[in-house]
Amino acid sequence: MEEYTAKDIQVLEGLEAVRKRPGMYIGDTGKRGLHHLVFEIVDNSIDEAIAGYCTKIKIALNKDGSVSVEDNGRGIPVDRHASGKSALEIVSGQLHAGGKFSKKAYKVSGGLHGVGLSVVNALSEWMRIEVYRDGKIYSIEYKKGKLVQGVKEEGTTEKRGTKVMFKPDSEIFNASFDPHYLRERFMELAFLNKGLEIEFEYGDKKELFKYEGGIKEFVKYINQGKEVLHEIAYMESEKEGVGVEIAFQYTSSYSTSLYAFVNNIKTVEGGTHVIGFKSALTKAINDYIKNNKIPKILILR
Ligand code: 28F
Repeated sequence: MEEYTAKDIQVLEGLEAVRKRPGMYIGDTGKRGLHHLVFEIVDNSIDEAIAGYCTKIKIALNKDGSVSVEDNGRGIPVDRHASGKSALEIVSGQLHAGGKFSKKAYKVSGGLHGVGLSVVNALSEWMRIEVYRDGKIYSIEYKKGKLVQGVKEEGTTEKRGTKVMFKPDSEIFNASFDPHYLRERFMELAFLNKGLEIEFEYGDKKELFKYEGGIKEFVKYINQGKEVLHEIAYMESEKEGVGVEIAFQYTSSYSTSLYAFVNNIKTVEGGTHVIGFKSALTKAINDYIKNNKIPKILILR
């Protein structure tokens, strides 16, 4: 008899469930939920970048209210699975919760890779996905989460990657895109993933975010216009498979701006990572004072 353990659990459901209760999957159907759709798709590209295969992500807000997101990663696999369906069809057309698709392929990620795609599909008037892989172009199309065109080969290309185009369903969302809100997050993602190129096109604007210095440039951006007291301190390390990156710089300001992230997600309530940093910094400064015979209290001017 075959062993069946928790690791095999995989909930596959049709996408009707998502359309019935969107809030359960994206939180709400207002402004936040609408923008969440874009972030879900971009997250998949980010995962592909973290895996080391994608260097560029292009996002466009189109005139018809649709969104395009394209990356130059490996492209979602299109070969047929034992079930007769391709990974592309499964990842875009079925709801996943845990199991096979969730964690294996990716080290670090904000969301679960590919999981968001089907949710966005379900909540879109239409979705079209193009995959550029092995010199070929493949596509698949949906309307309100229903398949209207299965995986189809559409010619050749030099490109490699995945392009997802979708139009949020106006029957579900009562908000419209705010480019500035999207822009902020794309800029943040570019700071957090050094070297990654994020292009954002909206209206007649095209912006490019790419920071070779990563969070060091984030600190520079945050402190612009302030009186800085020293060069930006930057350090990076890894222990037991967990990477850490820190950048900081004192200014003459009385207030502290502290931003902490875990796997690209802002941790607004702090956490052990923030506490650990603060105590280590305090200890380092106290040790320095002690070792250099500097009085603990300095009265300046
Ligand atoms: C515009 C949005 O969604 N990019 C993505 C990949 C690449 C792979 C992948 C995605 C593997 C097993 C599911 C390719 N080759 N951009 C994107 N790029 N998903 S999504 O794999 C999906 C999983 O089934 C990929 C080898 N491994 C992974």
